[in-house]
Amino acid sequence: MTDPFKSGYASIIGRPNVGKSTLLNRLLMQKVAVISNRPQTTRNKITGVLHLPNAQIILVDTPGIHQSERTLNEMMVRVSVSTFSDVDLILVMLSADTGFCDEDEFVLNSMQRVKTKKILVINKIDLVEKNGLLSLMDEMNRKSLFEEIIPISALKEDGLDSLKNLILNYLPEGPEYFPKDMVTDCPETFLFGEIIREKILKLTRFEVPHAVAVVVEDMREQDNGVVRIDATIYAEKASQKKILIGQGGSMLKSIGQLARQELEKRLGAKIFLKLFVKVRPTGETRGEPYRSSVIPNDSY
Ligand SMILES: Nc1nc2c(ncn2[C@@H]2O[C@H](COP(=O)(O)OP(=O)(O)OP(=O)(O)O)[C@@H](O)[C@H]2O)c(=O)[nH]1
Ligand SMILES: [Mg+2]
Repeated sequence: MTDPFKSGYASIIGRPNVGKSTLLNRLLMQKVAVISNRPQTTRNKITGVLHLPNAQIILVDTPGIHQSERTLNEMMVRVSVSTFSDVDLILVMLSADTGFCDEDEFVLNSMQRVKTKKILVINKIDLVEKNGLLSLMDEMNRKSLFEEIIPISALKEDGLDSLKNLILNYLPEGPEYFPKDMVTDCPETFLFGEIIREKILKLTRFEVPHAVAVVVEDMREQDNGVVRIDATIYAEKASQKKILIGQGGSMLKSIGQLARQELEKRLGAKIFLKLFVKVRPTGETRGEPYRSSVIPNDSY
């Protein structure tokens, strides 16, 4: 008799920058979430479907949980209702190189009353000595909050097969929720906007990266086979817009070049990427956001 088909949802949660999105991408062997070395890179829940011969693991990458100005209670309600309770398993992630810090404590506190089974994933073990790791595992074991504790390195793809098998142990028998060729439920335009945002995270500094949102407005194949993508980068302030454009358009040109290279690889087609920068209207300033000067982009 063959084993029954298993399927279910596993959320990846943890403070910013521990490597949640890296784990999602590496498990899927495809980039569906953008990565940066800055905290709070991920802003939306991102679903990825891992297709195995006899199972389907639906992974949900989440924005890093951080204290900000919200109270713990508000946070708990917001996060637990949306992510914790309707999944089969929660993967709580820590980063071995920082050990267990206050922000992790906040994450764990916010989960105390969540009944869903939890696996603790200790990431970035490539950065630490074995002894330190063992004492961290011991410390976490004493919290009696987790069914399992597993050390991995998402970046070096170390321990990922063991993690997959562990997850499978906690999934119920179930149907194939998603068709075999579906790796994410995010629309392509969202993903492309994220790739552009990732380049902004990489190239800009200070408050700019976090103030930015990217919207792909239009994407279509032209008669010459080139795919034209129009995207708008929204900043919060005119000063940020200035930085994003750079001297003589140089920053925007670099953002466009990096993004275009990655998008071309992904689509397997030549791309003409047209970027606009606008200041997002605030509650006080009504009216349409204004369109900036069209940026001199590299084009074909
Ligand atoms: N050395 C090492 N670095 C890692 C590992 N996993 C992730 N990183 C790095 O950690 C940084 C943060 O990774 P992300 O995957 O964006 O982290 P995240 O938890 O999704 O962050 P937020 O979306 O901000 O919550 C990036 O620079 C990654 O390259 C790992 O196993 N080892
Ligand atoms: Mg992330």
